[in-house]
Amino acid sequence: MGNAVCKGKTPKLPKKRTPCVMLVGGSGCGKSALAQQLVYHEFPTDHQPTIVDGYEKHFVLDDFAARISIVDCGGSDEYVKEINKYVEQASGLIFVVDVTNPDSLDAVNSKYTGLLALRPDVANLPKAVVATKTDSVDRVVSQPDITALAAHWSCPHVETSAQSYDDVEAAFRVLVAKLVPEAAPDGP
Ligand SMILES: Nc1nc2c(ncn2[C@@H]2O[C@H](COP(=O)(O)OP(=O)(O)O)[C@@H](O)[C@H]2O)c(=O)[nH]1
Ligand SMILES: [Mg+2]
Repeated sequence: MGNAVCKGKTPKLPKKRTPCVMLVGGSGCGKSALAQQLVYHEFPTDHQPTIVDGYEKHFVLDDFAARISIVDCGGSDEYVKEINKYVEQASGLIFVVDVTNPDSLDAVNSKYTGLLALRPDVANLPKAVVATKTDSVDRVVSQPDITALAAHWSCPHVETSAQSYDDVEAAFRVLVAKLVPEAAPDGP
């Protein structure tokens, strides 16, 4: 058995000036693993279905430090009501694609359509596409497929593995860099 403990907390609605990054993607695509590696440097080997979990992470950029809240949304549609409460608070979106599962491309597309229906201005929020599980020999979603999706949404894409920790922080940094101007400085 692996580490099946869910490390996230039920998120408080973020304070107005704390930018909130929402992790969006199908069930099992690796959202919680990315959040847990980023914040705790722990990799969950088991899939514990998430409803909605909250994390906070302090980022230091070139000349700015900021605290960012991260909302990890369960991929299953049965939790959609719980998750929708947090959509209003999102300042940026990370779409997570599992490169071992071709359905995960459809999943992010349909989740985005759902978000747009709830809150049309999510179209204007900073976004990133994060391809994860790149350590796996079972990769079936190619890099050009991911690049095409990111080009469609005019946003950057990052290739990661939560398991090996490759570029996990970079996956968040590409988005945080765009959110920092609205962040309150995280000083004493
Ligand atoms: N090989 C590999 N497996 C991963 C990676 N990230 C997550 N997983 C596995 O994929 C399963 C689902 O991950 P999880 O983060 O719970 O998915 P979520 O439903 O999107 O939150 C778990 O068994 C993880 O161990 C990764 O980078 N590489
Ligand atoms: Mg999860």
